[in-house]
Amino acid sequence: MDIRRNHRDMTPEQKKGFITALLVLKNITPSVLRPGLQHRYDDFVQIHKNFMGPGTPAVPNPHRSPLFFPWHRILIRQFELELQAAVGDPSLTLPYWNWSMSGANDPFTDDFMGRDGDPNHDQRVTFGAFALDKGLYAVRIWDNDEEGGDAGVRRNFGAQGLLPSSADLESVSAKTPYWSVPDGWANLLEGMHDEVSSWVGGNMTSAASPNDPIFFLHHCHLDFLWEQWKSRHPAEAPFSFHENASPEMYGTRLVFHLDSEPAPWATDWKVKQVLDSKALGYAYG
Ligand SMILES: [Cu+2]
Repeated sequence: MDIRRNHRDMTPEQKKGFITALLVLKNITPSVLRPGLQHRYDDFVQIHKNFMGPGTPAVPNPHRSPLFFPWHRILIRQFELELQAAVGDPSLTLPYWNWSMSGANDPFTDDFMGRDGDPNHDQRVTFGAFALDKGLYAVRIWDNDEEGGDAGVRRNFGAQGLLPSSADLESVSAKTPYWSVPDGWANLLEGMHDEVSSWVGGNMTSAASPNDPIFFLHHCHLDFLWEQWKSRHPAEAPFSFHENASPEMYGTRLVFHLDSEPAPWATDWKVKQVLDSKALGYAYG
């Protein structure tokens, strides 16, 4: 069983190992979707963009949807397995970023996720492993291909709103049911997820948001929150399309590729197969 942890509990060696794995996936591991044009990391950016837009996203779109949690669960689990394979370390797991807490919970340090973008360099990140001048984290997928050419990861902390507080998060975590418009748990937490992405700014505000590696730590936290919500509300359906769950909803297939593109991985999942993280081989420590 893979155990995921808060990044603040990682040792310096674990942080270094995680960054190394990201860089291998970004620069060495071959792409499945567009071999020769990008690397395996970029495939995850492309999948996310295909299913968010702009233009006509692939269907079903897992955004503004009950599918948000199951779909991103598989996306980041596949990413985690790729990281492990990239460096041959099965003990490596995705850490999470609890953005409702500050202090040691801040992942934006030079030895880990790097810093804010630099206003003198068009908001490009200039410190840490993803700094433009290191040349190790080139952006290769943009929302619009015409924007191509700017290879830098960008951030603009706090330019759009604030990070949610722990009180904000607690008020959402208490909500039931899973899905109810406008204030079911999943609806509200997806909205809070948008606030965090907006706060980070730069690439994180685009459909190509996985270009910034903080995407995976952010989504790992959301995934953990789903696990916590299920144990806190055991009488609630863990997933539903409506206020009242029905069994056939659990048979919904999760889709990760356009018909015109190769499948990014060999396995197919239905919602019912991804409701329990342990069935997918991981848990939160
Ligand atoms: Cu998304």
